[in-house]
Amino acid sequence: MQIAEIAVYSHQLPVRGGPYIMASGSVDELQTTVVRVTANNGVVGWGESCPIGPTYQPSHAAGAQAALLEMGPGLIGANLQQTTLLHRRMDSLLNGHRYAKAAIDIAAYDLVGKTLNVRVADLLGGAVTERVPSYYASGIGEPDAVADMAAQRADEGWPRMQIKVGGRAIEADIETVRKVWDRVGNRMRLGVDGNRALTARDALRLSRECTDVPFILEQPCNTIEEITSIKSQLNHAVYLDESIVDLATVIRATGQRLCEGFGMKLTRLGGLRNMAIFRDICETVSLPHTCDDAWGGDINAAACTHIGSTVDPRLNEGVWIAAPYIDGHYDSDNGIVVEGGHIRLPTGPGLGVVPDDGIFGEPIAVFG
Ligand code: 0XW
Ligand code: MG
Repeated sequence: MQIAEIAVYSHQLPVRGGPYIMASGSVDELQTTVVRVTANNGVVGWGESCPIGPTYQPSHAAGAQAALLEMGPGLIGANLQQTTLLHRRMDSLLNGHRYAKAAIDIAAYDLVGKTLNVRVADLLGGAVTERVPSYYASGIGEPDAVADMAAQRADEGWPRMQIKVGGRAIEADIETVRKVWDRVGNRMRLGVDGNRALTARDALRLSRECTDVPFILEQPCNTIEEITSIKSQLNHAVYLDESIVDLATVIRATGQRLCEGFGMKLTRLGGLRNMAIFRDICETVSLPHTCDDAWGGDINAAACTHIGSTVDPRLNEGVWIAAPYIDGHYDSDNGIVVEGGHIRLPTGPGLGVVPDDGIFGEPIAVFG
């Protein structure tokens, strides 16, 4: 089962009810990159990578596309079933750019699953649930508006909510967290995500003034060093997200116990193969984590849901997908949706989603 053809597409995803506001930037529309890989057995697999703008992580849409154009010709003939060798081949063609390599990796899992008539979750070790927990991310907002939103999500059955903070006076963030807690209490688990924006001083103040609120504090400051410098004084568990740029950092963070969990992104690590390794490292040392991505349509959402379905429930902090912010679906029959705070694991082979014919228009490049 070898790569016969790779087509690369660029597609716009407007943000429904936008903009989506985080401390690291505000976005109205995302440019996603989709790959369609055809094997020499005629089976097709799909992959996707969609950075949430150019400032969330060191990645951007044009970078993903340039990286795929660089690697494309050298990937023709690569064996799709041998995912370790596929990653080595991508690494031999281009250093870094794991977020672009992830699109090929996801397509490989989809294609192998479709060929063998099994789901991607089976290739990743096996699903433990057909109803995968998700979580809601608030975006930066006025305290009362975020608290209203939280109460609504709790009523709908969401098991967890992530409150975005940072990029404004810390008093507004503290007020937001306290108001959410007043409204929802223990009805949802809470995360507070600084998206790198807080100073160590403000992170300490937030934690001190909300000592009674049981949230986890996600990526409060820009660097691991800043976070480490205040960790022993915090009253809250720390999860790392943007700082965990690859598996080597995962090994460092777990080995040195730099955090109590992770907000993990599929494409940042390079795709499903590396997410499965990450999941297994976390399980070995009992660290909870999410299985998300920064943004993306049905292909990316399906990939996150498949890996999320395989996580030990004790450690599963949920699968965040962008679906609540996107109108329409790539696959009009099997689009990935969040219902009652959970995502149904697709039932079809591979990823279980097949984009409608022509939905991405003309490819920007075709190799093979
Ligand atoms: C909430 N998310 C998963 C979506 C946005 O892309 C940011 C991200 C996070 O946790 O940082
Ligand atoms: Mg985060």
